Amino acid sequence: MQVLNAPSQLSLHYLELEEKYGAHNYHPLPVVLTRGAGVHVWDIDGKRYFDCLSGYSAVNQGHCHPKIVAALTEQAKRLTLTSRAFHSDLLGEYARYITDYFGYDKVLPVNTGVEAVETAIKLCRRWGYHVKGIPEEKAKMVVCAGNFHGRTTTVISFSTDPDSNSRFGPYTPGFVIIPYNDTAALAQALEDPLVAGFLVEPIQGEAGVVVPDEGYLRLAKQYCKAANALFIGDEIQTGLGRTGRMLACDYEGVRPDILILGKALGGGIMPVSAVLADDAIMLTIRPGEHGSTYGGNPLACKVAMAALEVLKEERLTENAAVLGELFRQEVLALDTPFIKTIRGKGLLNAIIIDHPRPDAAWELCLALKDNGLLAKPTHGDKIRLAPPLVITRDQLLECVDILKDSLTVLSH
Ligand code: IF1
Repeated sequence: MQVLNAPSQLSLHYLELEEKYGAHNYHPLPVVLTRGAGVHVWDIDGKRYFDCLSGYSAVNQGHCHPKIVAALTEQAKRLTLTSRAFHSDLLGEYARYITDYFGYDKVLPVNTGVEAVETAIKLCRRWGYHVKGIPEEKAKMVVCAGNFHGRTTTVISFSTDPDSNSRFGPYTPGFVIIPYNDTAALAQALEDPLVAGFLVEPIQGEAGVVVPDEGYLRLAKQYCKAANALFIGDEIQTGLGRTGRMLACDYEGVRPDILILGKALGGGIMPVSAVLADDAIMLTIRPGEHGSTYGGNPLACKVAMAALEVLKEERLTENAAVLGELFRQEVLALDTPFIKTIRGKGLLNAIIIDHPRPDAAWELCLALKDNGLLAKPTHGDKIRLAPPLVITRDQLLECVDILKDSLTVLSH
């Protein structure tokens, strides 16, 4: 019989501080972390865990990657911020690096993921007016039910998750919501000549790692092209090796017209995000029409280049592909009635719990924590399992063993 460890006295101190002085906009697992290295994090009592959340895929390169930390600390001593009122000796170099890396004409650098999504929305609308010839103020964008693209007022305007958007209105108009993984609905929505673009996650993360049918993205891109609408790929979570390809869209040979990156672009060290597009789209925004104080700062440029280099040097994408296959195989082979299924691609996976107790997934996460693995439930019955991409085969198998042992908590 497994006894769930209560938080230590020391942890309670930190839990209480957050509870008392921090806004109550999260419900974290009761673990207080103080150190990280590679696939591991340590709590304040010295206990070590596998991090199977990876900062929601921001920590693909592993915690405190020495090369990225070195880039950060060296640049931090030299120059960190110029604002875009002046040039720096790194922005141009970074812009060339990242546009070569992904094959686009231009990059627009911002900080958090949702800012990059906002940027893509503005670019798409602007392109709609300037290039497609949509009458001013009339542009629409097609999005999918179950989407997660961030938390600004405009972006929650087209969320279908009541937790994210209820009682935060009034909302930004101009979005048409269709079911995910439904090309017929997309084709129909695209018949409207006022549609400027289609914004989509190649795999829906927040929805619980929902992988669309093979061919969905390819057909979606084809339909967008035929309708003269932009295909906008939000690869903030799925990009940068996570799913076993550099971009999840690469599985179907799809090149988004606008590509949105974030999370692991900052190597889990600082927020760095980016919007990539070709000139015909990017140059519709002119000086003074969009920007951000920290966007494209020299520190972020240096960190992002190091983060991208690490992905290639350490072949993290290839590792995600191989170990992802192994992981799904091993989990499917577990002899348990409590896992309904596992789904995902590469090292972006979720198990779906099958259990009469509604909080079974939360209970399992507490047991996983006690046994040295951190993961978080989503939508009640799903647990996302997404370790840093630097994980080794042996470490991955150890994670599966921890999962196997922890599942016994659901037998009682
Ligand atoms: C939170 C989920 C993940 C994203 C995609 C844009 C953003 C995100 C596809 C915005 C952010 C986060 C944010 C985090 C939880 C998280 C999440 F559970 F909500 F769904 F990763 F799976 N596009 N995802 O996944 O990026 O502005 O946060 O940098 O607590 O909100 P951001």
